[in-house]
Amino acid sequence: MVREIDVLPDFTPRVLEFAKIPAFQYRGTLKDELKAGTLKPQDALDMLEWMLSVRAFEEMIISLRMQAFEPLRKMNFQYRGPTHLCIGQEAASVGAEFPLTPDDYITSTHRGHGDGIAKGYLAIVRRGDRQVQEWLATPDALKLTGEKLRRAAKDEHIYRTIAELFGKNDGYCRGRGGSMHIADFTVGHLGANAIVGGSVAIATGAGYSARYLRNGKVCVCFAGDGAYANGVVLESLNMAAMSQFTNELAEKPFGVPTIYVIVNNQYGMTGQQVGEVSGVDYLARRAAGFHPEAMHAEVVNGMDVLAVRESMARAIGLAREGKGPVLRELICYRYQGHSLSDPRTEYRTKEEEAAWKAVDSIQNLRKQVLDCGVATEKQLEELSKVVDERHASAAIRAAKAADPPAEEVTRYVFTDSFSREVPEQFRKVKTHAAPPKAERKDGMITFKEAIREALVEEMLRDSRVILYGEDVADYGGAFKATKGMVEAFGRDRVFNTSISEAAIIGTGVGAAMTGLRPVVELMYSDFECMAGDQLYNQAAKWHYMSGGRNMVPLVVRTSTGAGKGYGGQHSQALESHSCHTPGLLVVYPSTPYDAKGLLKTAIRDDNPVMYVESQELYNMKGKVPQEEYLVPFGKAAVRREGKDVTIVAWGCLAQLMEKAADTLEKEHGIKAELIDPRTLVPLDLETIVASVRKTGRCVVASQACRTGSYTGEVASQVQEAAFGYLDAPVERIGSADAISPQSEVLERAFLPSAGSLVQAALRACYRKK
Ligand SMILES: Cc1ncc(C[n+]2csc(CCOP(=O)(O)OP(=O)(O)O)c2C)c(N)n1
Repeated sequence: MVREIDVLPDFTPRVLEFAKIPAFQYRGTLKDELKAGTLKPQDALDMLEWMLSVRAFEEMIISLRMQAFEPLRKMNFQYRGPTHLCIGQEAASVGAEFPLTPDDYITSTHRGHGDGIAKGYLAIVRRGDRQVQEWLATPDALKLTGEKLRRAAKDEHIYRTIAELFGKNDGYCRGRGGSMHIADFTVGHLGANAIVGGSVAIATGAGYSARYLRNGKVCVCFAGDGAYANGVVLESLNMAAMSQFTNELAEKPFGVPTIYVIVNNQYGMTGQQVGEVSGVDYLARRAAGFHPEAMHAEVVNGMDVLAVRESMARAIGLAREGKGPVLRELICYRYQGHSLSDPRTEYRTKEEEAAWKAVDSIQNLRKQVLDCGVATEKQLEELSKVVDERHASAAIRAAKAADPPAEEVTRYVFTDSFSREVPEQFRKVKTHAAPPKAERKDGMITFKEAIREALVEEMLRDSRVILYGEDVADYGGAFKATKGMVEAFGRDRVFNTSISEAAIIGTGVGAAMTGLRPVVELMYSDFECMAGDQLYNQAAKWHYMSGGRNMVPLVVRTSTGAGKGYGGQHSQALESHSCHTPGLLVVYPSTPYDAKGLLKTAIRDDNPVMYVESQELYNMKGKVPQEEYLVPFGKAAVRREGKDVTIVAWGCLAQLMEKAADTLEKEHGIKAELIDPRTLVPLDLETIVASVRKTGRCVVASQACRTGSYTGEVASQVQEAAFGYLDAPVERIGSADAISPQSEVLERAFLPSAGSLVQAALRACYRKK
């Protein structure tokens, strides 16, 4: 099939125009909104309460840091952790979220207390009693209803938030996340993020899942002005705006329902947006570069909660109708410095600060609430008192609460859960053509065909499995592993992306967090360096940082190649990076049988998996059952039994070790026992150690450069576990500590070979302790 969008030469003279971006158009007041019925008096009070709560929360942190928070003074409580406060930005958090439903998603930032507080309040106020009782989950929750229930839930919400900041077990993330990674997945809060821009790809992925599942949800993505110069952010905007989601390529055209909210508080850490570190007056202009309608962008007075709410209500409406993505720039001001260690004096004046405080969002709404007679001065004083008392008692409770048990430090790095059963609603799968099928000869197919067979089987089994990456659709991937998949499963489930490795992984994380089981492709493992944050800080860490409250069932397929003269940036074996990152499972098959069985297991596992494919093996043939089977993780294969030396190798080196073993036996009479771990994380140390106890000698081999290679870890663990049994030090084989060169002669010298494995085995066998 040829994709039917022709690209023909057309050089007609023209001038490109950009969509206009309205700025500061809102002229409404609370009086107008009440009169028009667009807001009810209670809405105004809710907004005010949430904003007051955000500010009081942040002021509490200032006092805590100064040891001046009265309720905890006597306890001599020390607050540790970040102090990235959002005072001055309350209208952005509250106004932007007010039009959401409790099940919609948000992603937030290192300065995200306000976003999280608002999302919790929103859920408590808008959900029915039953859901709030379930969320509250306290012993007397079922006895409470209505306003009493809501009060208790608000108290609990602030308690869980403070407890998280204090690192307590009762915190939203069981003390694993803290201020900069706080999340509550039960209300669609997909996490604050300490990496500037880090959550923007996740928000895009949440939009992908909402689009694919058509569940009516949207995602509001908060990020600062500083973030809008970050690569992954710009990649994400592009990946949200790809035409294929809305044009004739789409099965059911629907734009990605993510609303990008730039919280422009004028400064990055201290770098000034306008006039210093960007070349534009408003960052909303960025949207014009990605979308013909500039993502319906608007610039809004972020100090006016009514203006923010009104603009966001339209943005959210557009997103729900499939007209996303949408962008809003909220112009506001951060009253404090970047953190409490920043005195602000070097980069801004007192006059500037005073000018912004003069348009303070809380004072503004408070005054309108009074002027409209929504509440009296006394009632508002009472409201402030309720909020302050809520924070004080939550803080006292949190300070006294239990810490997470120290012995549980590694709990939640991985989840044990696994997709054993596909939920009913995902079992029905539509195909557009017969899925690609490998021709078997004597039961044999190639490694590449085995990968494709696993993908086909899993995509037929579970409609949550989707597949995307660079050139994976019509072309079938750089190595043709996915050829025929788009024809069979359609472009909703199999699609090309832009060349945006960070956003490919990051959207995968977001989609995985929100109900899909994406398989994404990184064409060459060298390119994982482009996606380092999304792999190592996002995919790997979210299960742990959420205290085990969410999972990231993402598979990253990546290929590793060498020996073809591709040079230094297309020939690296980088599995050691992933093995060094707690939270990632690392799978490295070496036979067609394992390629299929391990990939199927990877897709069903609820952890993020790096699935590494050796390019050298793609055309290797082997017996692969046509029927369903899984190869479990953490179970090494003993490829050959022997008594003299144990050789452990993975990927294409596991094939080389067979050759080496033949030579060792034929030419030296040495019988090597060959172990292919199949998965590096988890590592089946037991099988390796049992073999070493028998042979007393061990060689560990990978194609990775020797220094810092995971071979060192395996060798070290073998030495720790079997020191008394070893007759010689464990030998390690890898590529030279050099850069993969173009020259054939040099590349041969660079890469490990069957010969180098033989040499290592001989050294191990003839060396004395
Ligand atoms: C990728 C990355 N680079 C640098 C930092 C250090 N840092 C933390 S916050 C910050 C400024 C972020 O500016 P902006 O996105 O505008 O958010 P704001 O702090 O103004 O809310 C910087 C540079 C980081 N956390 N992550």
